[in-house]
Amino acid sequence: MKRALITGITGQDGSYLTEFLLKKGYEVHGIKRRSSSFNTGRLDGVYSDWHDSTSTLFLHFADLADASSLANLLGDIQPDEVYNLAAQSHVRVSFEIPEYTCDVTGTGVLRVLEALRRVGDGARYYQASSSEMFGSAIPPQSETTPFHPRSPYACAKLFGHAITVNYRESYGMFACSGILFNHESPRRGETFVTRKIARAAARIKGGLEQRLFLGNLDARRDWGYAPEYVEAMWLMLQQDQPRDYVIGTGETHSVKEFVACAFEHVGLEWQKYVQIDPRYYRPADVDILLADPDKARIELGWTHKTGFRELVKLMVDAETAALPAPERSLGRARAV
Ligand code: NAP
Ligand code: F7E
Repeated sequence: MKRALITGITGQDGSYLTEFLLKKGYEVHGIKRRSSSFNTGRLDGVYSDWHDSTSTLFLHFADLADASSLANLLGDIQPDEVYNLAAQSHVRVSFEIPEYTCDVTGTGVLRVLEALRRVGDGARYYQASSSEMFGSAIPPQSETTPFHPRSPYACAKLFGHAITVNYRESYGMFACSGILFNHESPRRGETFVTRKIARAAARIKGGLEQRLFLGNLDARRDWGYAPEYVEAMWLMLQQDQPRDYVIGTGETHSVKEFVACAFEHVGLEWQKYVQIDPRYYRPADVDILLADPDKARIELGWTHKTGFRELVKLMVDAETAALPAPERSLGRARAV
């Protein structure tokens, strides 16, 4: 039985990767950080009480800001594969807490790599790099496109990416960096724009809210469906050679298009409900991201399956299904 360690297991990608690896027969260990309330909701479908002797999923307290906790766990667990997904992952928030973001999202990568180098016994390593590192680089963006980060988050990710390449070249570690473009799902954090829009469309339709406040509607992103992206992470670690890959759909759409599609799906005219609140603007934004995922298609055999409109609809449908019963039937009855 192969053993994997996932940092960020309680996040969107961590939960899908856990399900994917458990289905493949892995023993999965995950790092969760201490929180004053439960933070394992996304794992509810697969987590069973640790008294259950048949369980192959184990959660441990650790933190990317605490090097000793990482080294202790790696030494104890001796995983075959490590997926480093933990991060302060919100770009807008990274302008508010830049130092913390750089510590966790940037230096945190170094802490995991150092622990791995010292006690990891040859485990393969996946680093969650981001298309945000491209920033204002001219699209389409591939593995050879020069980086131009536009936020503290992107700068921190760029450090994480560079140190991963450096540890591979310096110490011969099997370390891969996946440069993933935006990927979304009903498990996306509520403050990212796709989930915020999908949730508002369903709730306005159900009569629970009246307005949706957004920032930059002109930004364009290459949005894919998260469960498909975790397979690409795994594929990278199954190759003969460690390499870096861009993962995306090869299509770009604006925030405005996402809004229009979501509201159209529930039969509403978005212009009647959406208002601009400049507080959601960023000091510097990324205007357009568009992946050139050819290398992943050719070498990993990976391509996306879920298209833009399908993604929007499945997210809105999930929000409609999550409404309280009376509002849900109202939403369904009015949907076109
Ligand atoms: P997410 O939902 O925000 O999950 C982030 C995870 O990191 C959560 O489990 C969070 O724990 C954990 N975390 C945060 N600070 C930590 C710390 N100090 N120590 C330990 N764990 C910590 O992010 P995601 O969308 O799943 O993305 C996964 C990774 O891919 C992130 O590194 C993200 O930056 C990167 N990425 C995401 C995308 C995307 O479009 N989703 C694209 C490119 C790259 P809590 O649950 O307790 O908050
Ligand atoms: O913003 C605009 C905003 O926060 C997308 C993270 O997973 O993907 C994500 O970062 C766009 C931006 O994602 C609102 O200005 C307008 O241009 O959903 P987002 P992001 O910044 O692209 C990358 C690849 C990551 O690596 C990150 O971890 O939408 N926008 N109005 C808004 N954004 C938000 N959040 N809220 C608004 O009201």
